[in-house]
Amino acid sequence: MANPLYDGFFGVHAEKTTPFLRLEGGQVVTHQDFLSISAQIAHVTVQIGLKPGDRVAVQVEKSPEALALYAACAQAGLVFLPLNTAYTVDELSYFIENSGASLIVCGGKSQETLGVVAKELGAKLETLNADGSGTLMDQAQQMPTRFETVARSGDDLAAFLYTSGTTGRSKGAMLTQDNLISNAQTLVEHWRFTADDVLLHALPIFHTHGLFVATNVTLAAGGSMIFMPKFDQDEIIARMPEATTMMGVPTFYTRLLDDERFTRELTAHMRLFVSGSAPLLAETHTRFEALTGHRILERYGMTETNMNTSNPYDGERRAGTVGFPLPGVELKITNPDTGDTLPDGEVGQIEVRGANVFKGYWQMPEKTAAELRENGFFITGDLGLIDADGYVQIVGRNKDLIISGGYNIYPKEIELVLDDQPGVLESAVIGVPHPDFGETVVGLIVPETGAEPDEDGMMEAVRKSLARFKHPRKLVILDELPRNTMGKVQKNILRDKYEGMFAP
Ligand code: MCA
Ligand code: AMP
Repeated sequence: MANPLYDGFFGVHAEKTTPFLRLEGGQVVTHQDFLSISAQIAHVTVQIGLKPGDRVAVQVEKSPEALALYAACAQAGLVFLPLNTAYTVDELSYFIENSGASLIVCGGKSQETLGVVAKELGAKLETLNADGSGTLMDQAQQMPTRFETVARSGDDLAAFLYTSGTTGRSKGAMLTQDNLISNAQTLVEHWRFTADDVLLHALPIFHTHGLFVATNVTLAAGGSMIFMPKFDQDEIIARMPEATTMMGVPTFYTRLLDDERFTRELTAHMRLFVSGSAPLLAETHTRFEALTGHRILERYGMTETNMNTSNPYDGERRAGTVGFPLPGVELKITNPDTGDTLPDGEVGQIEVRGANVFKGYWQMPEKTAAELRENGFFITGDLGLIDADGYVQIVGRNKDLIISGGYNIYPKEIELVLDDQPGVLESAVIGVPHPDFGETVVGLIVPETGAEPDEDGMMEAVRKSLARFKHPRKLVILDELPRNTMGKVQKNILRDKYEGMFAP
């Protein structure tokens, strides 16, 4: 195929007049309409001078046109770089500069601020609003609805997704066409997706879960999605009768379980509920089954690898586990110090290898070498074991990471901001259990001798530089941080001490 991602996923539906996106109020975008829009957008990218391999940084609200921009990038051979709508200008500037993006697509509201960034970096800027208006679609509407697909190989880059690191600097994970295609095909088979499936899509489309897992699987199966702008409980309940499947982060499921309208009757026709991005508590799994009769299928993935493991479709979906390695994915548990493979039952670091594993971090050869072994195994930073029946259990993380409502937060990023504030000697940021988000962020501050750091000032600084979901929900002033004999802050002691802070 001349362009495996476009030809295999999008192009095959070019003549299909069946629904692809089911919007609010009964509006439908067919596969054919969707591809016409994406072809028009692809023409715009050429007209403004983009060349295959160029990066397109996109921070826009979820809309059919935003998704069509992903298809347009695939067809024009561009690298799609989606960005969380919550990111601040400080955060965005780094991603745009680091990726060397040639085009920024943003909402009209950010046009002015990002216009400055674009100018500084010599990038073009177009706008796309939630209702599809803006300069991108103004131009696209004048364009032909067919575009000659640019030839690409499976090893060419399809997307960059930024993922933070323990040092506080985000890394651009380079995903190839083959990474995306192989994983989607595996998941379609494994989860038995067909053209008859209607997926309830309430996830954001700037991360792997909503963009690749949900969208690519639907495309690969030729099915359709109830495409919601965001998670809205009333809408989910209202539209569940039209759906056959749903994918969500654990917060989706705990919120639904607390809603009395969410009943066995409402879900009786559903074929499959999938959960991922964060640990699903065994208790949630059990409660869900007791209420609905459905066993949620939990799977495990990463930005760098797409999906690695999944509970079985037919066999036992075991609560508290992430199932088995997917076909084509090798998974082993290793000793973090030696890299040696550990016997089943022992806890170690999880390593994975397969066609799903990314190509490396953009322009960061040392970071790539540290995490992606020469033999192709990727060191995930997750700690786990393989039980006697072969199920993989994630028991912790070898990386300092908080997952709040499915969003990853690296404490270092927040600590760097807090440490910079007047009167702060040092800080430690930890994740503690939270009834809604699974985990949430707490900042522990040690003042300089005699100083009284201003909490409002600290929060203001955090607000200015970091996305809302990363903000500490509480700051606590301490005399000192617990340290081990090597001088390393013992975050486990702090987590134990504050674990009940948000208990219901
Ligand atoms: C929103 N807020 C959050 C979060 N989301 N704070 C912490 N953590 C969050 N996840 C903020 C809001 O800005 C708001 O701030 C306040 O919290 C309450 O907002 P609420 O209305 O409750 O939030 P929401 O809009 O309902 O969003 C919650 C959500 C959303 C639906 C759980 O966060 C979400 O869609 N999460 C999915 C994330 C996801 O797709 N992850 C996949 C990553 P204020 O009070 O100031 O107004 S991909 C991945 O992890 C790997 C590869 C994988 O395996 O999938
Ligand atoms: P991301 O940076 O968004 O790719 O997040 C990937 C991380 O999310 C993994 O390394 C895990 O720590 C976590 N994760 C994803 N799925 C699960 C799951 N089902 N259970 C526990 N952790 C998960």
